[in-house]
Parts: sequence; C-alpha cells; structure tokens
Amino acid sequence: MDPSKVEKLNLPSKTKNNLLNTPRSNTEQAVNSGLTTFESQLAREVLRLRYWQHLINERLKEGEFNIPIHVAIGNEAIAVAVSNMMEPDDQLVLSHRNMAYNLARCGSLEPIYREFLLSPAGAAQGQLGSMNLANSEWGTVYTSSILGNNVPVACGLALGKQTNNESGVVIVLMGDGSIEEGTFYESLVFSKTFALPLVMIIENNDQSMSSTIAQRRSPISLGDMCSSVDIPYIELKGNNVWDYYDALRLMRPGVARGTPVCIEVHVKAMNNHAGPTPGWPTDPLELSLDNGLGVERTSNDPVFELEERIDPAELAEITSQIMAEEGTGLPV
Ligand SMILES: Cc1ncc(C[n+]2csc(CCOP(=O)(O)OP(=O)(O)O)c2C)c(N)n1
Ligand SMILES: [Mg+2]
Repeated sequence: MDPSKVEKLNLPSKTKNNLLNTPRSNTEQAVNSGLTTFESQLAREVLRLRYWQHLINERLKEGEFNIPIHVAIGNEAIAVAVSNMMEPDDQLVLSHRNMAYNLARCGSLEPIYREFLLSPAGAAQGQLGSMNLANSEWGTVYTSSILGNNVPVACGLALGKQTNNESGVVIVLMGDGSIEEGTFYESLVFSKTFALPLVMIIENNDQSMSSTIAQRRSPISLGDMCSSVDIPYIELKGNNVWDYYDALRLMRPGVARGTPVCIEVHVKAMNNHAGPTPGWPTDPLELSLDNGLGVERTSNDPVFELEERIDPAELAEITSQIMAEEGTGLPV
C-alpha cells in the first residue's frame, strides 16, 4: 500500500503522545520491564487491535459505512490469545461480532476497512461486508450473521477433519445470546458423540442486542450444561492476554486428540451493539481516541490489564510504534 495515501487519523498531538491512560508516578523506570519477546508481541497485538477498532469507530461516527458493523472493544485479549493459539491447519468460525478476530488474523486494517466499504479491493472483494466476513487465507473459514448457525457448521468442519484424518482443530465463537439457539445444545451432544476436535468459545457480555441475560431469560449454567454431556468447561475472566494464551495452549492438545471443549469468557461490551459509539446525542456510552486507547480502568478492559503490568515508558513506546506502522492508518 502507498504510505502517502495513509491518513494517520487527525488527532491533536497531545492525544497522540498520550494514548495510554498511564498516570503512574514512576515514568522514569527502565524501559525494559522484563517481558519476553512473545509477551511483548501479544501486548502489542492487543493494543493494535484496540487502536484499529477505535479508528473504525471514529469512521462509524462520521457515518462512513452503509452496512451494520459490530465493533468489539473489550474482546481484544481473547481474540489475540485465540489467534496466537492457532496452528496452520486450525480453522476459525466466527459470528456477527467477528471484528477483533478477523483483524487479529489478517494483521492489517486496510483490507477489512475496504471490505466494510464494500470495495472490490476489500478482503472479500466487497461481497461479504462485516457480518459474514471470512477469509480462509487467515484461517477464518466461515462467518455467519445467523445466531447459532455457525456451531453446527463448525461441527461439520471438525467431522471433516476427523474423517479425512487431517490435523488441526476447529474453533467456533458465539455470544451469550447465541447459546439460546437449540443448535448449541445439539452441537454439544454431537461433538461429544463423535469426539470432534472442536473448541466452542462463548463470549459472555451479558448482552443480546439491548437486553441483559436477566431481562430476557433464566440463567444458564454453562458449566453444568457441559458436565451433563461430559465436555470440559473452562471459564476465563480478567482479560489478561498472557493468561488467556496459556490456558488455550494448555487445552489444545486434548482437543486435537478428540476431546471437544467449551470455554466461557467474560467480556464487557464497551461499545454499542452495532454502529457507532456514542450512537445518539444522549448515549451514556462514550468512546473516543481523544481519551486514549483504554476505556475503563478495570479488568473489564484488556488495555488496562496491560497498563497495570507493563512499564509505562515501554507501553508508550509500543503504542507510538503501532501508530507509525505502515498500513496502520486508514486510507483517505
Ligand atoms: C437466528 C437469529 N435471531 C436473531 C438475530 C438478530 N440478532 C443479531 S445479533 C443479536 C444478539 C446476539 O447476542 P450475542 O450472541 O450475545 O452476541 P453479542 O452481540 O452480544 O456479541 C441478535 C438477536 C440473528 N442474527 N439471528
Ligand atoms: Mg452477548
């Protein structure tokens, strides 16, 4: 891509230098905070995903897109952990809220941004838009905007691997709303019955469009549901990307040997269900790059988790490198 065509989103220079909410006292600390290269890479990917999603949200605010787009600010730690856990033969199956995963797998904002514009230069030649965006070159083999539709498809892909004696596992993503579809239970039973190499990940943001779980249904204990069909259940919370990666790597060999696993990860929807945030003049949700990359100073926010663990100078350095990378900005 021609770097001269890249606009580094028009931010006040004060903001550019202060994208991280890191008001720690000792900013003079040594830059090398003792992270391994790999830990640093995971942190970098989380920050980059956040930056890219902010950029998309800024363009959503300007009304640039003609299709529904589901930002996933708050889902970066699990997306980066999944992306890095994947091996070359693994297959990823996504839902309407696929942005963090597709960006993590693609490793570049531009083809996805162009796809959102339905451009022939987009990641799917402008044919899939956002809610169905898949690209097998990234390992994202199927994405569905129909809740619950992608889980049996993932079962079929995993069955295909097993039947053809192919390596790799299938990972399917869904939300707390999607598990209300009957296909989820059927897929639990099916995957166990056929010992499929399948990882089912439920991003529980306690939200399905505008309703919380308590507003729309009785609670579902995923742990109990899984144990009733003898499927291992793992609960992830805290948004620490390194912990999430370790948990996924630990689980993967068993899945590859034919033990399907169900993972519930707690995420916080820090953006509106779809479209821009804020979405209307009295919207209580506020998202702006002017406030930095971080949104909440709690463990709901994967960026805050990094701010708590990485030396501020090192974090600021990583952030400015991300913003200076070729292809990181948006085309004019
Ligand atoms: C079968 C079906 N019913 C309803 C919808 C409309 N719909 C789109 S997204 C959504 C909420 C999904 O909630 P969840 O699965 O928890 O994902 P989240 O948006 O919270 O990430 C609904 C009801 C749909 N896409 N498919
Ligand atoms: Mg949800």
